Amino acid sequence: MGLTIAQKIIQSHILSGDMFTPGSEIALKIDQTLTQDATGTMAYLEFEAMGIERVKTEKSVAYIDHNTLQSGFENADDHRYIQSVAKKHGIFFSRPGNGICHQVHLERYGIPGKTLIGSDSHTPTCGGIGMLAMGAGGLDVAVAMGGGPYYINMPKMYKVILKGKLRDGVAAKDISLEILRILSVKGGVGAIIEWGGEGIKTLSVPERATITNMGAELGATTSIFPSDETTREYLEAQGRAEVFVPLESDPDAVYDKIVEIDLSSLEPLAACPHSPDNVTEVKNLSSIKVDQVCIGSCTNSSLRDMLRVAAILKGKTIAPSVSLSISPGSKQVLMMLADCGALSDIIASGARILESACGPCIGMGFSPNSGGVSLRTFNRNFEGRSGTADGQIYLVSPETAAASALSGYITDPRTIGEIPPIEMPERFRIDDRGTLAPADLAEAPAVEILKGPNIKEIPVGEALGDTLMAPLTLKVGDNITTDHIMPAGSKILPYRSNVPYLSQYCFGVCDKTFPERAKATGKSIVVGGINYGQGSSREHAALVPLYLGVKAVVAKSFARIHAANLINAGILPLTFENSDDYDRLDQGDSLSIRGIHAGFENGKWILSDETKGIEIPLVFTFTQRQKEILLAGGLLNYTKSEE
Ligand code: MIC
Ligand code: SF4
Repeated sequence: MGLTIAQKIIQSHILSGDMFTPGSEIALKIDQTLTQDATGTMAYLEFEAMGIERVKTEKSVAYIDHNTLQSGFENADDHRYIQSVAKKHGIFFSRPGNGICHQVHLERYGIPGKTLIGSDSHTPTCGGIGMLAMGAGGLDVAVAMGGGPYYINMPKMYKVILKGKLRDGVAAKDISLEILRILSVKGGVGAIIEWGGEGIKTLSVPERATITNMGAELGATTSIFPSDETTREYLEAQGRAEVFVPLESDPDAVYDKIVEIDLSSLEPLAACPHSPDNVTEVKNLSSIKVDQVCIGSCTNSSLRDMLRVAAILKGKTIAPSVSLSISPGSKQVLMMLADCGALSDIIASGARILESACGPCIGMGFSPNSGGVSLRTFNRNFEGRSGTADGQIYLVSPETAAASALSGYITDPRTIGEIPPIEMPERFRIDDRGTLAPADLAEAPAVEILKGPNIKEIPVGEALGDTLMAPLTLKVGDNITTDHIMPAGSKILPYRSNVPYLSQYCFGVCDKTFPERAKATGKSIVVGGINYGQGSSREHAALVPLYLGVKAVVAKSFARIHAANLINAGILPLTFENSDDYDRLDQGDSLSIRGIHAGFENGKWILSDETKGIEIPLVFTFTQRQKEILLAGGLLNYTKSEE
């Protein structure tokens, strides 16, 4: 039987497990890691707790791109901490201003055929050059930096076959939105999505990276393109031709699902509030007035995207009602825009230039006006994520965003006339001074770790008892995101290394009274619906509930990274055997689960609702390793006990 691209990379990196049994646990050797600053402080505190002197990966990079607003000492302190840890332990440090982790990693460090995990859910961006790149919790990244394997359940293989060619005004972002419309935000769970077909030849690397980036919104383990002539040309233009290797699937590779998209029939699309899969044609939205437009984020901030935007804005002025922000994805993109004059065209149109960082995408400034309509080229439009609780966020392509900024209404870019052609350079401007190399082995011991007062202890779980009795302190619905569980934004993000402070905001989007209630009861069980924990990889969505005494989460189903984070934190994730039983439970019920240890034998438990006198069967398939982690009270305890 032939192999898919992902199976080939897995085959060359598998350390244990059976890659031909989807769903079973496999261990992978990890070649590269990345962290960003919002998850990085925690990941490096965990790395330090493991007591390893030097990273064992081929390349590990610590990026500063999320918490770049410094309205107090907190973020600056955390950055200094990450810089010092990186220097001491053999990690490259990408300074603030150097760019968004995924954009910079694609440009400068990603390698086809290698494995990468990152403490950020959009790590699959590097799948655009044929890398097996996955988002993970900070603790999993810390373990990988220490040379340990990364465990996943062997994914199913899906293939999307592209035919034809995009028409002018239709963009890679529209392909991402189309596949979200077809598969939904849970359609990729448990799968790796390979992109192929004749149509991919028409897509450049940055366009491919837009698509692999937004595979995160499908819940997919990762997404991947072949490494072909287009990849080689891109790497050569980045001065990295030597890392190119060709990679494609075998003609007789077998897929669990195949989807076909005809590029030539695609239209500009938009994801409407408040979910990336709430997709419709842009032309259906033309009566909606726009207050704000934000162009950038790891999805759409490449030089190509920015040049397209500059070409649309050139010589024109944005509508008086619109506030337009532009965040070029990296120092390289920003410098090249400046060099060719496109930056002037953008500024002249009335746009506000933000630094090369995540910015508005994570609510770091640029929150829309109350009830405001904001068009964003980003990847997530979850409720409240923009920082304005009633903001109406639409996700669109850079072309749609720029056209709408000019007209003041949601505008199909094909209606504003032909977009002037752009010219991509043969060689990118290469200047790696934004990344600092770590100290060498001789210097490293003398490097001092700098910790500010914002850095508090990491909560550590306790060994799992055999009986759990706790009230149901919170019942939530389907598709709860980690942004619901642990919101971000400029007011809260500076406290990512301060779990006690963060805990006041836990589940704030769903129920502001939860933290107090959970603290008062000491122990609690949370109940959720389908795809619980989708979205961001932030392990804070497990660590903060742990701090507040959450012992178990019972849901209809879980998103991959969040389930792993719960287990790593020592919180028991269990699913309903019959989804309808969800309706029988109410907030405030007294619950108990007995015989937890014996339940691990057959993967079955009984949840007793003492208030109602009913019994509900629960199930979950834990691997031997996951059982041991839970029994030890989380991955940190487990790793220590292994030493
Ligand atoms: C996001 O897009 O939600 C983030 C912020 O990049 C997160 C990571 C985090 O919460 O720090 C992600 O995607 O994993
Ligand atoms: Fe940053 Fe937004 Fe990308 Fe997350 S999705 S890494 S916040 S740009």
